[in-house]
Amino acid sequence: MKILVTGGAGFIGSNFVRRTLQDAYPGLEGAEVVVLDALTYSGNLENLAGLESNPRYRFVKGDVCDGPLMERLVADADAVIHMAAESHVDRSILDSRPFIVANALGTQTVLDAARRKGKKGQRFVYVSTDEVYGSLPLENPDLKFTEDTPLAANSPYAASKAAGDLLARAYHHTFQMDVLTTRCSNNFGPYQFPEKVIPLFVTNLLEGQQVPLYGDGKNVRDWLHVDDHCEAVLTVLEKGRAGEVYNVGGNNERSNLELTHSILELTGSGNDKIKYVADRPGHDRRYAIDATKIERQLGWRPTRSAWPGALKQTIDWYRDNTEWWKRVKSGAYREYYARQYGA
Ligand code: NAD
Ligand code: TDX
Repeated sequence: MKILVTGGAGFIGSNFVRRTLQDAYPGLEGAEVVVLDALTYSGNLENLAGLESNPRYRFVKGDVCDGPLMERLVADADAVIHMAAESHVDRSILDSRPFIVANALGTQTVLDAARRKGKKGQRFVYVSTDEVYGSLPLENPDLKFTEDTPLAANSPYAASKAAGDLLARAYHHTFQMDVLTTRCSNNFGPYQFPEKVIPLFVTNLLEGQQVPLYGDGKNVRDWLHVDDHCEAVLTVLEKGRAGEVYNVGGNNERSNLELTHSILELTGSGNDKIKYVADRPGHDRRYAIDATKIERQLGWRPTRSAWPGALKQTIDWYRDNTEWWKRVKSGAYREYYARQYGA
């Protein structure tokens, strides 16, 4: 089994690659993984450090918009896990163009390469997001996103992911490709780029700095441990039905204020460290996932996302891996590729 993982040097991708190569997931014991990643600001080869000597791992630096390269890579892949994306909402508000290029055009390029040159029998998993559904009101806590909730993307990031999501659907419908889509909630865990709220707040506090809380802090997210997410993607790859969409959630809704207070407590910081700042424009109020479908049909459920344990474990990881995030914050992580690959 050879798996091509686009975006494999990012947060979720690198956790996915480690998990696939190092933890014996039933059926994937001898699997080979090829990582294709452009190493944008959030791509960090230090996330994959130590795997270089593994004969079942190969890294290719490249862009998902490069059609000929993608055609070469899909030609002998049994599975394509397409995760490469511009992933940060705030950046998409500042400049949406790179999002449309990587997430819409890039996804079209990878799908088209797989359609033209993909290995016979290849499965294609598109890693989408719950943000394609838009926002839920705080007032009705019983409402959750199901796979049938209409797409109503609110940020340029979400719109670009929805474009990729609909292209994945279209390539299955039009060309009968074996395409599956996952839509998951907010991930947390090791190796997350410290622009996203959990690693940003934790590393700021470990450095004695304040944390910028947007608006009134009442926005709600459904937190999913990255290991649970990776296992869901592997489960969909193994057992999912072609053309289907699967929601993936942590059953773990928290307001940003609750989240912030938990992080303050777990890092031994005081309330004075909260700095209320202007709200994110168009800030989605609440995300909540109904994951009944993947639970009932494929037997997946989150087992590592429960708080406070999983949050504490994640904070401990950042405390124990100060070197990793200090190198990210200083920009030093960018030297790793040249050292390993000499370019
Ligand atoms: P990330 O920003 O940490 O990683 C993205 C990776 O994609 C990086 O390694 C980057 O170098 C690479 N990349 C970007 N543009 C590329 C291009 N044009 N060609 C090749 N590689 C490129 O993001 P993440 O949080 O790991 O997210 C991974 C995927 O999961 C994304 O598709 C994202 O939309 C989706 N997702 C993330 C979350 C979350 O909470 N982090 C939740 C739902 C869905
Ligand atoms: O400094 C901050 N202060 C703050 O209050 C940041 C960075 C965020 N926030 C709030 C905004 C959100 O309500 O925290 C919440 C989480 O923000 P992010 O970590 O930026 O995540 P979000 O915008 O919810 O999007 C994430 O989940 C869905 C990922 O970044 C996406 O890639 C994924 O698709």
